[in-house]
Amino acid sequence: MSQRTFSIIKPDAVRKGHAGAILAEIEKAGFKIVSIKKVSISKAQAEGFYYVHAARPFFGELTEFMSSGPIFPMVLEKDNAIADLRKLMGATNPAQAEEGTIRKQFAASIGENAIHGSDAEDTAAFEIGYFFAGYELK
Ligand code: DAT
Ligand code: MG
Repeated sequence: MSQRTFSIIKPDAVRKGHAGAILAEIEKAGFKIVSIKKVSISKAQAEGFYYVHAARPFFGELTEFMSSGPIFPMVLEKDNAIADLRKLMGATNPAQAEEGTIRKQFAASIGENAIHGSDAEDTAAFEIGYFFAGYELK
């Protein structure tokens, strides 16, 4: 059944000029881009987005990085979108990501790993609502 997920092209990939190539991979894999925009977020906004990781030792580094430059938040749709995007992204640590995945191709390190993707239906709903209003999702 058709499902929506949430993704972000992260600051490292935007800085390196990989946003277009990553979008091409996403479309090639059969995702429809429901909505996309380019924004820069504050550290406080990054902290709100990643609140589940607040107790982790890398939280400061992560939220500093996510607020370090423009990002492309987007909503994607296809059958099995949440699991399929995670597969297309590859492992969190690009050193462990499979050949052909976005992180294998475009990410430099576990901290700066090119792309975000929701990990479950409830987190996808929260994350879509964090960045997009209903009128942007038609
Ligand atoms: P994912 O982005 O694959 O869902 P996650 O939810 O476990 O991974 O972590 C969120 C982000 O936090 C991840 O994309 C990069 C950063 N991160 C995770 N583990 C890290 C670590 N050990 N050191 C530095 N940054 C880390
Ligand atoms: Mg995650």
